[in-house]
Amino acid sequence: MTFETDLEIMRTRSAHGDNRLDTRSSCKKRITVERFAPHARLNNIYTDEVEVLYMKKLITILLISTLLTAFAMADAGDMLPDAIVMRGIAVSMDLDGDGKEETLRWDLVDVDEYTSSLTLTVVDTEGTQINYPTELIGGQAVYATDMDGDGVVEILLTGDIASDDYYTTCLHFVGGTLASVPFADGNRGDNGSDYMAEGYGMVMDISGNALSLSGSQDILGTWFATRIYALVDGRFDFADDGEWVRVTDTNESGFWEDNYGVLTTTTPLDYTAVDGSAAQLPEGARLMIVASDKQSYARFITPEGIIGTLTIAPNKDKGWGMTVNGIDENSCFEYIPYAD
Ligand SMILES: [Ca+2]
Ligand SMILES: [Ca+2]
Repeated sequence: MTFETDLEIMRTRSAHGDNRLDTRSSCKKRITVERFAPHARLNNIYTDEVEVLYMKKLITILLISTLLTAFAMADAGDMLPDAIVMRGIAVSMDLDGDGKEETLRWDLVDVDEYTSSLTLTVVDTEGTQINYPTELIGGQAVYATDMDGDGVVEILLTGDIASDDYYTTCLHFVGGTLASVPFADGNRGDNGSDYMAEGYGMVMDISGNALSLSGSQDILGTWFATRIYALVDGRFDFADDGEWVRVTDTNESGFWEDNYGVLTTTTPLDYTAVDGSAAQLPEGARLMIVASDKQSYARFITPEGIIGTLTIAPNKDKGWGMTVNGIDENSCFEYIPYAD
């Protein structure tokens, strides 16, 4: 049963179509388990074989999981391995630039029977302990590095506060207290104009004073989209061209066969080709949205390698969702995978 539960988690993690895991092969494995299970009850010899099969598949999944983590680390940029702070291991570093080292550490603290959240602890040079509890209950990680080279360390706390609602807080240890650095509003929904106490999304990369965050966005379905921020004058502002970019690999094996995020057109759909010319997708075409500004366009790719741009707009009449070429999105596609 543990085996099936692991697969269920894999499938859930793929629910936003970010497709870091192959949902098709997960489905296959579940079906195999269900097919073999009745034999296991009938015959002990079968039971042994099935156990070996389970173990083999479990080991395969663990290997795949390890490889995915390794690839994620490799993709995460050169800064992350140096900047990462491991859970439960105290790190000595001069956080405020006064020449004396403080101690930094984070742990998971139980919120209730099922949940634990990230709490950061700093011990100053006098031995005073400062705790910073958070609501980050999943996918937690901490990074500490002086991104902008001003002598004050940026302490980044990242994780999920609910289900796929990732946030990143940046803290400075100054004057004996921990203060948060504001972020430009990159939240799900309308493009914000104000600053937030935390950045929207999980840390994907740290490079100099630039920080990439990826969080759920609702653009013809809910998917993980990345933006780049830069730390300038004590706050994080957008430092890219305004485009929300999907974290995905459309060349991955099995990508198009059973991907939650693939859209299928229910009507011929006008689009703009890469060369700027007008073109049309036929009814029944499959596509994946890969980038958007959330306001006026959504770029897509098809299994045939067609790249194009749809004209979209927030659906003001309905109050949520999008229009495509002025038409409600539900009239354009079979099923649009929005998350709650
Ligand atoms: Ca210090
Ligand atoms: Ca700094």
